[in-house]
Amino acid sequence: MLYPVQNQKRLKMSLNGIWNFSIVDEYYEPKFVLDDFILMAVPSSYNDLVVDKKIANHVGLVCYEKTFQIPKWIHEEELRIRIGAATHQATVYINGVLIGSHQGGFLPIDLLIPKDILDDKNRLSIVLDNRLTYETLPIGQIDMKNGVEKQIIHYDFANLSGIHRDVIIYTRPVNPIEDIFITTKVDEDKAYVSYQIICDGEIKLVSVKDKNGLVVGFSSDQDGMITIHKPHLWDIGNGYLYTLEVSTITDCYEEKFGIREIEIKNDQLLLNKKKIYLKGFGMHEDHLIIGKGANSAHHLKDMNLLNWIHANSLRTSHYPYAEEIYDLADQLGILIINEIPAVGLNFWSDVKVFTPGRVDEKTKQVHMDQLTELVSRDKNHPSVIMYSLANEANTHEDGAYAYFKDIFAHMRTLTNLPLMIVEWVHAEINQVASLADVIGLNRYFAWYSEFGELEVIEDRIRKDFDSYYKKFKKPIILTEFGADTIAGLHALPSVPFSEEFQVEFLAQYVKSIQDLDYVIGEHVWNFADFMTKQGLTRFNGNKKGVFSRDRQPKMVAHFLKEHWKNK
Ligand code: GCB
Repeated sequence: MLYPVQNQKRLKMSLNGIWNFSIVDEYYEPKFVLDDFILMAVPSSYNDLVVDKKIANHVGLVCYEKTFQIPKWIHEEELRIRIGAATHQATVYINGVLIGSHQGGFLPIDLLIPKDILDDKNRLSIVLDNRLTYETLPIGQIDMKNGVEKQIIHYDFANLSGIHRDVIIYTRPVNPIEDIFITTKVDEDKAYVSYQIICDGEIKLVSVKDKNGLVVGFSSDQDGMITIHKPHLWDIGNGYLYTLEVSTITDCYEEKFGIREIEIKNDQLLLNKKKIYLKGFGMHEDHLIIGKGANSAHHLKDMNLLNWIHANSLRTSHYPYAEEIYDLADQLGILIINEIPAVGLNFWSDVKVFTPGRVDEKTKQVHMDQLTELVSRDKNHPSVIMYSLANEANTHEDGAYAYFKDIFAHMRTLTNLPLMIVEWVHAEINQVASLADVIGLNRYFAWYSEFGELEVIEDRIRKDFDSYYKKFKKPIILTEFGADTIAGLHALPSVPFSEEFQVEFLAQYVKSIQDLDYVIGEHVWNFADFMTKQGLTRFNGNKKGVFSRDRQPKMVAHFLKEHWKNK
């Protein structure tokens, strides 16, 4: 799938802005104009924009509506609509006619607009259903409470809902370039750029241009290999990008790529044959007011903060992020572990998860389909160095191995990049981690267990990590460690929730892993405070952020900046 662009052969129009919005019922079909609506911003979550709790906490269907016109002169072209992401199921109608639907709130919806349903003025209706079940990712359950549907979720971020990414109408010419696949290989002072162009039209020219626009190789084959002499490698902090320019008789497209090699060798992570260590965060797409809405200024600010603190990487916990994040990471040389929304696959109780009727064959199919869509979307980003196939699933259950065996096998048909699973269970009972190339461990000693006892951390971490390494012989990333901290709360001596405690807590963790050779990275939980469902352990959200929700540093940010400076 190619991202919509505007160029000499293609036009794109943004439908971002203010839309009409209403809660609707189960049987709603947008036959007529919404007559009872409020105004809503797109892209944005609707939850924090409104003042009405009924809307903010709504579980079920809503309708977004907007009118648009298409200039007559582009009626010859194929017309498509693309919604970057909308939670979680989106059904799209134009002038009351259904044109398609999509399940999965963190990946794009791209649909053909049949021209014969268009009028001079058109009404676009997007009906969203934010309910999560065993046949969605993340999974969830719906419960009835006093005649009202309640969403049960087993993971720790708010089910912020809405049209979260750009809505674009775009054109494609006859015989469009459907897709471009690029892989690179480095051999001494040469790089081999293999490409495949999916297109029915005749290829005129495929050229590779360097950062300054100079042609460094070309071909006229549809599938081929272009050799680049003395290539500039894509690297951390140095996101050198080439462009593959394709022109056919009817179409043209420019796809950026980087030349870099990722390898797991002798329990180490290699970038361009050099050992690297991941420093960074598990993050969330989560901001004041706009919630999970994509916003360029927020994206860039987050990247600038990563750079300031000397981080080199992030995990898209717990779902694929907006494409712009990957584009920025490509340009800035930031490494991404790309995670699918397989989160909540445990209930924090003895209830079995991997069993028919719960997480079963149907869930597995959804999981695989989303992986296919994810790789299709992100395959050419040099910043993506690894995929994470689940976060904290109940991998000790008997059904888990059969489930994940198929998930990993499927993913290996889609990508050669290393695959990771992020674990909470202990090594002795883990039945799944052998399938992964890299194991992520989320650990909260001195927080969720032995609360406040900083002195236990080192011993617990070492025993736990060593047992993982002994059993699985795989490199490990400390994918989560953190303590809730109220910005501005100070205490000497420190107490949990104070900024001083967060510094001491993280310092203990990084010390505990510093001489474990098989540990290839540390990602603090979390980059910033974020919204969760309300609960006794959540004071208006999760406060484990190193930055506050409005991106101001807590004391610990300065500690990490210093710690990561020369690491
Ligand atoms: C975890 C989860 C993450 C939570 C975090 C916490 O293990 O992976 O989603 O937010 O713990 O703070 O409890």
